[in-house]
Amino acid sequence: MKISKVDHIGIAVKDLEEALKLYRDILQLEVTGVEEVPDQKVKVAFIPVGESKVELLEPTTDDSPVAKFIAKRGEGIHHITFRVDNLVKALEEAKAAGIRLIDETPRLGAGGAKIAFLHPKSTGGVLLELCQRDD
Ligand code: CMX
Repeated sequence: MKISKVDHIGIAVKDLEEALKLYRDILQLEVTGVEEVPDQKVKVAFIPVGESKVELLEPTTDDSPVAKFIAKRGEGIHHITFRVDNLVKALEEAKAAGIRLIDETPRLGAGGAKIAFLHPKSTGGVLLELCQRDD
């Protein structure tokens, strides 16, 4: 597969507005978009930093994967996302290499990106996301 960059780092937070006091007000980073992603049961804020972004993730339901993560491990780094040029092909390659896929086919993520997650139990304990988008 062809990975071009770290697209973003996902950080699980209990309260987006509270977290923005650090990232927006103290670190003085620009927030380019806040949106709800119903498919993933999260509200997200994207914060560009150079070529990559930080994605703050607030759970919107008690059964959200991010709510479960915070309950078990507390707030903190939740996933790392690599940008790929061809997500369907990248998933085929990962599967062929024995990686456990959470998403067998691409789903719709924030900003209209095509996304898919790889299971942390087969990627050294780190939740990896692959994404394909045009910008
Ligand atoms: N990073 C590393 N390990 C993680 C993890 C994470 N983010 N989330 C869960 N795990 C680990 C747990 O600690 C647990 O390990 P142990 O068994 O050793 O304790 C194991 O994975 C199973 O975790 P669980 O709490 O029982 O949760 P589930 O199996 O129900 O779900 C996962 C785990 C990764 C399959 C699920 O969170 C998932 O499908 N994630 C992908 C989707 C997602 O996270 N969406 C939110 C972000 C969306 C966005 O960026 O827009």
